[in-house]
Amino acid sequence: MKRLTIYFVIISGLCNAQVSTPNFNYSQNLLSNGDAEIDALNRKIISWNSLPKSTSNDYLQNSYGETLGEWEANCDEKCGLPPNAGTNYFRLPTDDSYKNFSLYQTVDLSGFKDSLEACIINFDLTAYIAGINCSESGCAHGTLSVIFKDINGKQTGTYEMTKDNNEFKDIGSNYAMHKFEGISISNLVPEKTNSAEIWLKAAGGCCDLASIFFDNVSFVLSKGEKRK
Ligand SMILES: [Ca+2]
Repeated sequence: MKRLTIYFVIISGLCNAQVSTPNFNYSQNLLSNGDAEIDALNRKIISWNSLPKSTSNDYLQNSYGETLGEWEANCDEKCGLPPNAGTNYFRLPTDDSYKNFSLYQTVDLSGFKDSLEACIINFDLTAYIAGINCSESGCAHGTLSVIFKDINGKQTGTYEMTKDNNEFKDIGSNYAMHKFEGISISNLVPEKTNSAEIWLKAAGGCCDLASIFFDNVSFVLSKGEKRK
């Protein structure tokens, strides 16, 4: 009975304003190809842009086990892979050629403009990230971020989380590779927001092994309280 009461309170507190939100879904991943599974063989990085612009030979989207020293094929979390890793992952090179390298994707949020005016909207940006444990300066670190923008392209808010070199974990003596770890950012979507840019960033680049890896990137919105 107690659980039912709490449930009722939560439901009744949500914003139920009548708003027009065509083609807009709450509680679903709004990113396309967040799991790196689309068309990895052709290395087109579907739905993601790179900065700087990459060539098709950069192996930005790679299959587990394909590159020597980067996990094993047909493995799972005991080899350091994220849960439900699928076949492929994102691979951001930071080396002598690239001191900074990013993949980014824009999510059009104009469809929930009326909702955002009426209600508080929460976001959850999550990803799995891996890199090489390194205590030297210049080793690569990774950042997950979101930049919200209004209809004129002006920033309405930015949130990010960085994983430093020395925070990455090795799997253990039986495996040479690193362990994917989940990271997440949760907060409120700023008012006047019209779009969101999701960025996967790598920075550093002391050597050829200084790559940053991502998989299972997700950006989900949920409706909160009615604005006062
Ligand atoms: Ca995947």
